[in-house]
Amino acid sequence: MAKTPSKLKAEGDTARKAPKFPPAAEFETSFAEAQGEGGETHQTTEGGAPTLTTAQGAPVADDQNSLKQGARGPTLLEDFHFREKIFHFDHERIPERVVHARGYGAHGFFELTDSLADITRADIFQRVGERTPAFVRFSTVAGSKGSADLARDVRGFAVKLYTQEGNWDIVGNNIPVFFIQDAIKFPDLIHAAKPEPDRAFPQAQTAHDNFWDFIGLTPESMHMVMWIMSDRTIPRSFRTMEGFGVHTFRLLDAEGRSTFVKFHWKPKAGLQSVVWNEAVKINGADPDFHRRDLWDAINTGNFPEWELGVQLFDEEFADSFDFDVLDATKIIPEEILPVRIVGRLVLDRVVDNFFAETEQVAFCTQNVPPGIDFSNDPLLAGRNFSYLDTQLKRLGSPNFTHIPINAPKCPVANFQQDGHMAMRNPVGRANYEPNSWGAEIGGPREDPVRGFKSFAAEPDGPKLRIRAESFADHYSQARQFFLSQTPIEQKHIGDALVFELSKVERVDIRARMVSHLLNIDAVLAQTVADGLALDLPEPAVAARPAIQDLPTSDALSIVKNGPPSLEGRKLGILLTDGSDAGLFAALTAALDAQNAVFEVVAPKVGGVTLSDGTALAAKHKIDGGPSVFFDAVAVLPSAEGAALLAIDKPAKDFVSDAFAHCKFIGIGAASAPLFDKAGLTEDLDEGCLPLGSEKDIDAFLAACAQVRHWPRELAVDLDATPDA
Ligand code: HDE
Repeated sequence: MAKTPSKLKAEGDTARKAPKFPPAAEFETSFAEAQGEGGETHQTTEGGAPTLTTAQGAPVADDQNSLKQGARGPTLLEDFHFREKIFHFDHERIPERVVHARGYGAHGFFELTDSLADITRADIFQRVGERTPAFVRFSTVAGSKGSADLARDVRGFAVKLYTQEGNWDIVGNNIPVFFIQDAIKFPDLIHAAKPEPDRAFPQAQTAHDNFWDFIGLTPESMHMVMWIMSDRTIPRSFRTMEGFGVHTFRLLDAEGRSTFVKFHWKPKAGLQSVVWNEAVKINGADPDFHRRDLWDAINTGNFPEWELGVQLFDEEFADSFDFDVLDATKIIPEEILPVRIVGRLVLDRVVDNFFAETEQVAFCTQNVPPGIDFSNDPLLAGRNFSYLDTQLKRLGSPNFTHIPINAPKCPVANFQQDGHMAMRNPVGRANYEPNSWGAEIGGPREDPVRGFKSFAAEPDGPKLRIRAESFADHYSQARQFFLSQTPIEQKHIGDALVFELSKVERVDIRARMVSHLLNIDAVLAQTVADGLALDLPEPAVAARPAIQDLPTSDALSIVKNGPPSLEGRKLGILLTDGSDAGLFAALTAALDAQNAVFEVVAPKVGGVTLSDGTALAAKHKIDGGPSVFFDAVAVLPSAEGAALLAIDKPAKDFVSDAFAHCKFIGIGAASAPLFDKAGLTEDLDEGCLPLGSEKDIDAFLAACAQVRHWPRELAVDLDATPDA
């Protein structure tokens, strides 16, 4: 019996990766119709694999050699299979996104847990328990498609919800504010952030003159600067990031009444980031760290999950709030306006094909179903033009909505037709309306009741190129953000600023940034000036002086919102031949019980023979599995193994990096020589716990649940400020 593509699919993961012919169903029908039963002889080879064909469907006899006149050539132009193959290859790339080029996507669903039916007519918010298919793409902003995952950068958090009344795209970021207030500055911002145009470097980094020059001349970016210099821009995983819609949107009920709304995605796994030195090393050891993490998590059933939260408010609140709700450089602190949880987003399926889905997915901020509407945020207005325009450039046709990943999963009916690659065209005679062809063949008609209606906003004032006075405060929330951080997080902000500005060649650009910091926090400004060996400049002239005493907000700290448990987090276990089999079994059982993950690192990837003679395969050879891959490590060699590791540089790096990155370390009974040779013995602290026998496991895992042992960094880091 021939194997059709769908049968291949049914055979599990290996088969899933076999070539498919999407859309499979259409292929099967048309093939079966065209070929009947006899088609099988063409469809499969003797070995049962599908027959290789040209794009026109002609079976190919030889895919190894081009057609030649004689064994030694010349090659003949007549070889249509060869020409078609090369022609297609030449056109494999589509333009990468101008921003957010590097990204990774997955499928899942949104489930409503709390109805918003009294506030919005949006279909997705009506019925508790109902699931809406979703596709999410995470990304970095500045780097090109092949750049490393742990660049210090904002992360895109774009969600496509295939609702029953049309696709709704919440094209957000992992930071709730933005650099600029008006979309007209976006090309300048991005030009400044990208590699400098003459030299084409640095790649995926803001640590260069052009970026900080533009930022220093753009005071409205100061709140965002605090966020990007915090550890928010080096997340541990996509799973441990928040997402934000950023702008104020509107929810509309059936009568057209409006409620303002801000959207939040809150990760079930809690917030977690890495440290900068770790990020740098991860980029070398595994540039795909974030995508691999998402792929592995989903494929092992550890489905990433976020809650959808909304901040709802009316005109009265907007008028009374300290800042303009249309200004995308401002947040509304959760302590002032609580986030109401209304649903959950679960990612439970990886893509079948990266290009077809993740690369071709086309998010548009303008994609909103009835019941959701825009505010007058001038950044949002610019985006509503940009995204549609960008899709035409990237995907090459207005028919990009016909591509499966972009196609709505609800009925689509209109008179749009033709164009490049049209897959769906009106049938019959009527391709216009109004028409006289009647309900049956006359085609779709508008629906004044169900159809999308905009909020009937009143225009406000004369036509001007102007920035509202209410957008003029650039420092207050920057200060509030900084003061809401724990000391270690404040220290990281200072370190990041010193690092970035140290890569800036022009001293005046460095000094200008410090002049802004003086309007945010005097200690931060002094720390950064000291770090740059710079005399303190005059404070920048502020359009509005910073409000000094805005209440701090715990919601702004990563450390205060860390993981609730060990679930989904990863322990690296360093083993050698002769490692204690009982201890390993008990430790891994305890990890399993907490839904934590572990990977074995050993001198050779073939693995080790444990003390009871069991052969255990390793996930990583030691220099391919550095400790930066893990949330915490357990070092459990045998005595002979420890003596060998003690003379191995990667093994010493494994423990000294884990120590430097403030990780919890479980120390096996025989591992002393390794710590000794790594120069750590005298420094070992409460974050380094004995793991000599099974009775130590509970205490070790309880410590690991605290994420990092931060006091260690303050103690050993040369940059640490004396009073931090
Ligand atoms: Fe984007 N942005 N953006 N952006 N953005 C794009 O659209 C743009 C902004 C965001 O995974 C582009 O399809 C303008 C804010 C994400 O495919 C482009 C402005 C926020 C993604 C574009 C902004 C974002 C993009 C490039 C200033 C957070 C990736 C490729 C007004 C709320 C989506 C594309 C994906 C991508 C324009 C500002 C998020 C060029 C003009 C603010 C997550 O159209």
